[in-house]
Formats: sequence, structure tokens, C-alpha cells
Amino acid sequence: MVTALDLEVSDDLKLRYEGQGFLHLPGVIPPTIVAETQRAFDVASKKHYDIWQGQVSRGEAPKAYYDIPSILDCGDCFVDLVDLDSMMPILLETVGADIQLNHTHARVFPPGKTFTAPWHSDLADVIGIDLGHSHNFFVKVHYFFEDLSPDQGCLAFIPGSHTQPPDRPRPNIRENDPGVVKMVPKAGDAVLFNTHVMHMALDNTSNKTRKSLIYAYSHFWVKNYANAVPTELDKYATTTLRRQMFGVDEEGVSYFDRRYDGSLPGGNPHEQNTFRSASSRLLKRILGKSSVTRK
Ligand SMILES: O=C(O)CCC(=O)C(=O)O
Repeated sequence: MVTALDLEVSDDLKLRYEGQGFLHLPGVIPPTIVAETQRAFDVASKKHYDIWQGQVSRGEAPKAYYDIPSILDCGDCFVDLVDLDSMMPILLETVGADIQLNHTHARVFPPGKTFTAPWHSDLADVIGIDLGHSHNFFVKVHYFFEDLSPDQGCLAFIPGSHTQPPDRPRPNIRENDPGVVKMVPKAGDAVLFNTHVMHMALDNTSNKTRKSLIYAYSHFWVKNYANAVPTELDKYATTTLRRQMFGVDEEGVSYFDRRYDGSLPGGNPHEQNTFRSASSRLLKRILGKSSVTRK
């Protein structure tokens, strides 16, 4: 049964996401996965480092950062992060029941100037979507498994800017402008955002490398990238959700009708409410820990 409180919490989080365009979700990664991710990330990063250096010397890769390729092939923990129990209710609320993993980046950002464009939307050149009104089209989650300091290349956002059309000129504002929100995550946190909200990575002026995992999610009908599918698909695509996340077709179900909760578009509202209620209970747990002040 859906209680008024369930709906209030769920709607509250959704309203916050839709209003500002991003959410800081503290402590969503279980400590065992945090520890395993720290270890496995460093192993994979070390393996790729010399390849990256070679690419940089040949002018084939940027100097400012690198992405470890095919991270879903580098350890179970990276696949576990795709559909964390603590994240699924939020992902289903912010994308929808037809969610699919779209792409991944395992990013290493050594001290230095930012490599991202100043305030930008990732979707500004996308055709066919009314971006200012499409809160559920495309989200990114940055997962953090080490604490960041405020000068360590943190993500920053301009709240509400995702409601603007894509051709809006980029603002010329700096990190300490009151209109800017900077995220300083701790190990185990995630930062989720609508990729149309204006955002950037700030300079990493610390003496520590920033490490993060970026998982992008959209709908089952949006073409996904190879780095969103583990090579060992049979080993990992063992649940209905995993098959959907990795874009595995289901016989007889069109791309547009794929739904993780089993409902069909316009289908049984009771089933949808039961699902929503379960989602809301989890959301409440997360909100209890959130760094965002609730009135
Ligand atoms: O912080 C980063 O690594 C990239 C930030 C960004 O622009 C993005 O994720 O789209």
C-alpha cells in the first residue's frame, strides 16, 4: 500500500531533482564495494598508465586526464555499481522503468587545470528532444570511492539551468559565485545529474589525483556504447534488471515497451504503485543521510 508519507518523500526527491537538476547522494555505495573498488580501480589504472603516456607522447590522448577502458571487464565491483539496491529507486524515478546503462568512464584526473568545457550541457547538440522539459531523458552518476577535498577537481553545477533551451549562452561565472553549487563527495557517495544541467569539473589544484566512475543512464531505446556492456555478458547478465541495463533484447518486447517493473505503458496502476512504494522506502533511507537540508 502506498502511504501519504511514501509519496511525499518520493515526490520531494523528484521535485528536488527536477528543480535543481542534480542530487548529492551520500553513502549509497556499501563499504565492501567501496573498498573493493579502490583496490580494483588502482590495479586497472596502473595497467593503463603506460599506454596512456604513450598515447600522450604521440598526441593521441589528452594530457590532463585519462579514462581506463572497458571498466566493466576489470572486476565484479564495477558491475555491481551498475544496479546498486540503494541507487535503483532513484534511477527508476529519474530515468524511468525503461532504464538502460548508456556508457561508462573510469576517470583519472591528476592535479592540473580542468579538461572539461566551462559550464556546458552534454546534450546541447542532440536533435529531437525538448531538453528544457525532458527531466528524465539522460542522467549521469559519478560514483566516488575516495574522499575528495574541495580543491580536488570537484564537480560544480548551476542549479536550474537544465530548464533552459540548449542554445542559451554559457554564463561567465566563477566557482565562488553564489549561483554555483560545488559537490565535495566522500567515499561511498554518488552525484547524480541531468546531463543538460550546466556543469563542469573545476581545476584540480590539490596535490592528489581525483578518481571517479561515471555511469550514464538513459532509456532502452537509446543506442548504448560498447563500454556499457561487460564482455562476459553470460556471467553478469543474470537478472531481468541486468539484462535490461546491458541492452539485451527480450523476445516479443519492443525497445519502447521495455519495463523493469513489468508494467506496460498505461498498464496496471496497482503494480506500479507497489513498486513505487518499495522505491520510496529506500529513498527515505537515503534522504535521512543526505547533506541537503530538509525543511
Ligand atoms: O568531472 C568529470 O570527470 C567530467 C564532468 C563532466 O563534464 C561530465 O561528466 O559530463
